[in-house]
Amino acid sequence: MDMVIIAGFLGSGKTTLILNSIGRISERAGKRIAIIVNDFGNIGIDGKVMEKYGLKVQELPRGCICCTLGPNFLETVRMIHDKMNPDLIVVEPSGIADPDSILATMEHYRGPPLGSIKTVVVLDAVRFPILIQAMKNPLHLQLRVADILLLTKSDEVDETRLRMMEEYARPFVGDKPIIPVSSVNGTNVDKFVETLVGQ
Ligand SMILES: Nc1nc2c(ncn2[C@@H]2O[C@H](COP(=O)(O)OP(=O)(O)OP(=O)(O)O)[C@@H](O)[C@H]2O)c(=O)[nH]1
Ligand SMILES: [Mg+2]
Repeated sequence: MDMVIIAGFLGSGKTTLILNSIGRISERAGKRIAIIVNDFGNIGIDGKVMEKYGLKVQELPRGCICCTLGPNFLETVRMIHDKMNPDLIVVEPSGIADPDSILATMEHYRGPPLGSIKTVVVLDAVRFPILIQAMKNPLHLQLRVADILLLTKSDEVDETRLRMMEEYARPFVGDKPIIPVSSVNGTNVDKFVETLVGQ
């Protein structure tokens, strides 16, 4: 069982991206996927959307899965493994959970060993100017652990913004891929899927 963590600040587009890419990830990789979503927020998805793809949803109560619900999160992962035995488990932590602590929490996982754990960090291109002022340190933490960095809502910004973001993020992410994506017009969603599945 592999794990992909989709991390990013509140409202940065995590759930929308999961909805738009999970079917393709499942097709491309021929994988059975389980998803842990911390909070469906106002996007109004329910299990049925996922079940269309033969996927199951395990919703956790509100709150930060990596800290307050640490043991609970591990139990959920274990339960998913035992009951569903998927090839891949996708985790969307709440926007306040930093991916570093989730990775640390996973070190306490005592189930059968996981294959790979990858972290996808989602960075909101619209709110980028505010984020680098108000959330600088947590943002840097996120960037450092990213295996793939997605610049989301690319449909709402211009090329200059995307280039500026890439320049800002590059020293933190090193040679990891940085991909602008839009869940609204579909830009680069396939590229993201290929990058994730091909890695
Ligand atoms: N323009 C545009 N809006 C987007 C895109 N992706 C998501 N949104 C919007 O951004 C808002 C937040 O999207 P979510 O997918 O709920 O974000 P999230 O990161 O899951 O949010 P939390 O789980 O609450 O942290 C919604 O109103 C989406 O419609 C995108 O690619 N382009
Ligand atoms: Mg969400």
